[in-house]
Amino acid sequence: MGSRKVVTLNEFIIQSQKGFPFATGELSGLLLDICLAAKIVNREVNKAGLVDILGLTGDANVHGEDVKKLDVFAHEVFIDALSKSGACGGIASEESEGFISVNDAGKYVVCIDPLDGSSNIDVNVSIGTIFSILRRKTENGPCEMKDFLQKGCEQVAAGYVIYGSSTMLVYTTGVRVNGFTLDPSIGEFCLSHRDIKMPKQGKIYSINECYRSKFPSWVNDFVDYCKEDDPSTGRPFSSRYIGSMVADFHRNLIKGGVFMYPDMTTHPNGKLRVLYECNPMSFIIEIAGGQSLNHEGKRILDIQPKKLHQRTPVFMGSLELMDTMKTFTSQMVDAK
Ligand code: P6P
Repeated sequence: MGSRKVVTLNEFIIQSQKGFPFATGELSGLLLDICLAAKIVNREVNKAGLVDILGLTGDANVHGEDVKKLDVFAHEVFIDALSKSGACGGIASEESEGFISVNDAGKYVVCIDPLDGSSNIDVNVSIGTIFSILRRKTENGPCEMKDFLQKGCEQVAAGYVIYGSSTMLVYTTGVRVNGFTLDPSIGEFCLSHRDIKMPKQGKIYSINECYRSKFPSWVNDFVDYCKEDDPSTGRPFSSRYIGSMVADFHRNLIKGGVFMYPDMTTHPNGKLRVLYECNPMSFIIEIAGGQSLNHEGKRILDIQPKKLHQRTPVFMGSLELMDTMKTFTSQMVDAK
């Protein structure tokens, strides 16, 4: 019988744990719980478009259950899975003003955007879940704010699920970045992208140019540079902006490029959140060989968060393209 080539996420997580002799299995268990919740969310996300077609009221489905907004549904699914995990002491969710303590004995806390880009569901655009795992600072008892307000460089794991043309889970525990594609026929995430490395150069720039009048001038200068016709440097680069961070990030991670959500005159801290959007994505991009900085050229992972839903401007991408971008502002010249 031929050797099976499929490696499931469950097998991969258990196998990876063997590489850490002091591992207790709690982090592995937490990752498996997130995996299960992602499969449940995936099932509902894929049905979303059918609410109108199947004649479901949109208020209550055929089982008489309330049909919730999908991002609230996703929030509840992940809260439920993480609450049962045992390894998770508390959760900071984009959908909840305060953090949620779930298990006094849990060793980790999870920061999560249960369904990022959910406004795109109605037009069938890829959306995603983004998660960040930190070791608690406090020992036992209910979680405290300091368990969550940690620098991104303290993360023990981070990942995202992209619900797109296929559903993928991409994560890192700080050594490599690996991607798993859901095979619906067996209901398993299967290893499809081993040891993802971000191309050093990129020819894609992602930014919402409708805010041009609000961006710092150097950002507009760099965007204009990307648009210039110079075949010797592969320009003009392609402009790609889906408006769903997970989708824009994943494409750039695989193909190379730069994603920018800058500071603006109306929003000096930009839009994206530190704990459950920028930190996990920055952890992933750095392990994959890219770079992620704020508007002052500071590593996103070195930001000391002061609030749960704190925002930051973010510039993340391929190393060489980031080096080019940095030459457009004196603030980033010394960024490493
Ligand atoms: P804008 C989605 O609402 C989101 O939080 C991210 O997924 C996405 O990158 C960004 O906001 C898009 O924001 O202002 O360009 O519509």
